[in-house]
Amino acid sequence: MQWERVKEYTDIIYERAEGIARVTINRPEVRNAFRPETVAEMIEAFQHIRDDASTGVVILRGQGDLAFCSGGDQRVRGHGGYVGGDQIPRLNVLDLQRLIRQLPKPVIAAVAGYAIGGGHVLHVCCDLTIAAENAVFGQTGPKVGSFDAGYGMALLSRLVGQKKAKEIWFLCRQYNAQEALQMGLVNAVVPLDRLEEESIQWAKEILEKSPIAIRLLKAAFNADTDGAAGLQQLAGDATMLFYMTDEAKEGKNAFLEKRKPDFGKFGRLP
Ligand code: 2NE
Repeated sequence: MQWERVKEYTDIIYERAEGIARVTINRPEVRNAFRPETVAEMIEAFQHIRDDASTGVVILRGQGDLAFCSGGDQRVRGHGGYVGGDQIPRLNVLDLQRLIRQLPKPVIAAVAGYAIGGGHVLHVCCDLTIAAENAVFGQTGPKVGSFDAGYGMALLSRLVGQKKAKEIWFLCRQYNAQEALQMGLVNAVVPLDRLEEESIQWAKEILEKSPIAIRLLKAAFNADTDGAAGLQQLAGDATMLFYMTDEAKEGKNAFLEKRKPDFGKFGRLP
């Protein structure tokens, strides 16, 4: 793959090739922990990916083999949130989680090493997870005075069941890749040196499929868990498709031509 850098960032690397976008959290010195600036850059990259018609699938990963992401950078955790250069305490990773969920394209987490704390929640929010054999999963919140009771609780419960999700949160244990596979937390486990190849293979298989079918399936999976926000996303997709029909265009054209719309010519399917 010839990865093309889409834009230069400080804390992340955003590349694309052959319909795949690759976003890498690039702070290996802190096991790819995120600070507000890291998250802001990821939000910008994911917004670009959403609008980029040439991209159909995203791979999210961490730099190096030691960690996918170790969550919020505890060195900049302040009073009420994580504090960046602008001195405003933020939990902007929650915005990123929603963006990943709402992205009309699948996001694959490629996990080598630790996916811990808020980094674990990030992989949970991704549509699929491929784990390297050295991957380690877990939540640390109650150990470090934090928690994610949003997607970090709700999606995890959906994936592994309530008893297991409570164990993960209450005991803050770490789980290896095989344990994660057994509990339905990841889709596949591969040797570390095959992680990239396998993730790209999964992405390519998705790219062969109908983009709108994949988009609507993702929206439907979300609608099942995301309440009115999930319904809004699915309904938005229905509106997008409806706008493409002659029936919808008749409504718009009639308004612009100041005439009564003629919807009678459109059949009613069973
Ligand atoms: C990730 C883990 C298990 C790795 O352990 P190990 O032994 O492989 O590495 P080590 O030595 O702990 O870490 C290497 C360097 O990275 C820093 C460490 O402090 C260390 O720095 P130096 O001593 O070399 O200077 N580092 C690692 N994780 C960091 C972090 N999150 N923030 C800042 N520096 C970090 C082990 O390092 C670990 O357990 N890390 C902490 C995991 C954690 O508790 N994350 C925060 C959870 S809360 C959260 O993410 C959150 C939320 O709950 C709600 C909203 C938003 C965020």
